[in-house]
Amino acid sequence: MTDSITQGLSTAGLSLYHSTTCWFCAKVRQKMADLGIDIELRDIGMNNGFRDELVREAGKGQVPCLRIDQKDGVAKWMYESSDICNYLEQHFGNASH
Ligand SMILES: N[C@@H](CCC(=O)N[C@@H](CS)C(=O)NCC(=O)O)C(=O)O
Repeated sequence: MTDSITQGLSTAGLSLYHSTTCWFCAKVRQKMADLGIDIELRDIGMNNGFRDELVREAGKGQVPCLRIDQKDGVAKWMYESSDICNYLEQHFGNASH
């Protein structure tokens, strides 16, 4: 029992802007599956609103991009699949517990 729920961790406040045709996005979704975590997925290929939001708020339409809604109401945005995978590993991987 090593998933995020049994560990008492929460992915609330996280959302992944992604596209189903993007290999880098697939890498991040695979990392989520490996870690047994669920993060809200926002497909910019299917939803122009998500694409517009990504460009407007994060600066560019590149995916994957992890949105981290902080407690103070400010959103942090993380591009780069490797950085996102590392972030998820650090927060939800077994090694951190
Ligand atoms: N180095 C980036 C590459 C991401 C990337 O090239 N994403 C492509 C889709 S596969 C993209 O969003 N291209 C459109 C753009 O950069 O505006 C990563 O590892 O996340």
